[in-house]
Amino acid sequence: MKRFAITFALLMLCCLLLANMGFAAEPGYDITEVYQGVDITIDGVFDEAEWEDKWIEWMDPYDARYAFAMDGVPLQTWFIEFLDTTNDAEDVWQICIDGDASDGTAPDEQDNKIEIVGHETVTVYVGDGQGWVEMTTQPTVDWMESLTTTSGRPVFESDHYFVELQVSKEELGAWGANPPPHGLRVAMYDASNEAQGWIAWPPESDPDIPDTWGRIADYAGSIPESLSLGVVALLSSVAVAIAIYSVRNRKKFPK
Ligand SMILES: [Ca+2]
Ligand SMILES: [Ca+2]
Ligand SMILES: [Ca+2]
Repeated sequence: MKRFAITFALLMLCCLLLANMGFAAEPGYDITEVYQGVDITIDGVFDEAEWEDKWIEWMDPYDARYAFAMDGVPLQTWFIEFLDTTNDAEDVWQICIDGDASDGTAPDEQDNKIEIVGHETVTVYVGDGQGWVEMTTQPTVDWMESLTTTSGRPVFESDHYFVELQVSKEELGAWGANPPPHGLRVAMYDASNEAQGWIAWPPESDPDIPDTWGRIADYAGSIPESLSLGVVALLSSVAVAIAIYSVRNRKKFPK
């Protein structure tokens, strides 16, 4: 009985941790693709309702964040925002996707990079096994950005750039017919702030090395509350407590 209790508790702990951590290219950087909820309007305006039930990720340690959702499958949709207020020709919004989650030290033909440069020019790249080349047929990227005050965005207290963009994953490549996992890197650069450099998720990721990116690990209709960090921590504590209790009281259990 005691062995069963201890084994069960430890097994439950391991399952919970594995379920929450996933198998990220860069450990600790997993998100969930949410495919239900309010439709997103690509207008460069943050609407609380449209992003309420989507995955929003803070880009620590920076005052920046991005969100990702699957809006009307197969439309991959993002917003990105950070404290850039200057319209520079070298400013960049950048999203890298490892479509087949194969990782690697260089982008392959199932990997894409979407870049908006200078608040004007959007280009989609595909990997060739060594680096990035422009896609021969450019997918349609629906995007809109704004540089406004904090209206509707209570998390920031000053003007800053905010962009919403959307692309059909089926136009990005053959991998688009498949659900997650996909590798993911989200990054931006403010050319007026060279000292700050690139802001990226994961923070130390390299756009040319998929091994360093995070992961769209799984998908769900809504944010999976059952796997939130708080719940996992609580259940893990219970599992550990059961194990400790079992060990301390082992003489009380019949063999
Ligand atoms: Ca919007
Ligand atoms: Ca700028
Ligand atoms: Ca790949």
